Amino acid sequence: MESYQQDVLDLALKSQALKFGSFTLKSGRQSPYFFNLGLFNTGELLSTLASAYAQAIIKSGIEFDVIFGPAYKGIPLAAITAVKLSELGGEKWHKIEYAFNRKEKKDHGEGGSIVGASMEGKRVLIIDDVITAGTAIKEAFEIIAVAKGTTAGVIIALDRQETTVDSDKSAVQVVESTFGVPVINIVNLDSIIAYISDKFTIEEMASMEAYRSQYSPKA
Ligand code: OMP
Repeated sequence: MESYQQDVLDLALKSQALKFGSFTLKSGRQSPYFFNLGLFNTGELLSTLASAYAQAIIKSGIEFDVIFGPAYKGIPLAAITAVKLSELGGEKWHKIEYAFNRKEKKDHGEGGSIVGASMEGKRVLIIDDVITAGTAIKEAFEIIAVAKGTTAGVIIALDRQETTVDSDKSAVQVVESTFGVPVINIVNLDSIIAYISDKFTIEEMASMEAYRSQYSPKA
């Protein structure tokens, strides 16, 4: 495991962004854990998170011009990661642009629903928090297509390694094959379990394993 992955997991536990218990997910699934990236809510936590996103992006080799954060949670992620790419990366990262969408379309002032860089004719990297069943992320592809950009890939903090709601394939696999782009992450469920298994109680470990076997891809 890379040190940036360990840093994020350590701080996720410390800030309680990563919690164990019983949580109802967007997909309706009942999960024994939840990762709330909104709890990375201090400058220090955001700086570590941004470094991890930036290092995972640089390591991936994905080529892109604009980093796009879908509203609302993606907005600060796009901004902090653009800053960190410029600080940590070499010269080619200095001019990476960033953009986000408004949820409400504005009909006065500069108008439009995209704020920041234009995505027209550019390669775009989507940045988001978590993929579970892969429903939320699809909207970002549509926004980029409407803005006449080309999606080059997706980076998320956590891949929960679960199936979509209507297949036995993983959500990440389905997004990759549907849109023909790579989906990369800082951490996934396997790395969470491997890194912190010694901190789980026997009951917690059993419910993590039961959940994993229920929703992990069969294909
Ligand atoms: P899917 O649309 O099922 O992929 O769910 C992804 C979204 O669920 C994320 O963008 C989050 O808003 C939310 N989520 C988390 O933030 N953390 C989790 O651990 C699980 C979920 C979730 O509801 O599945």
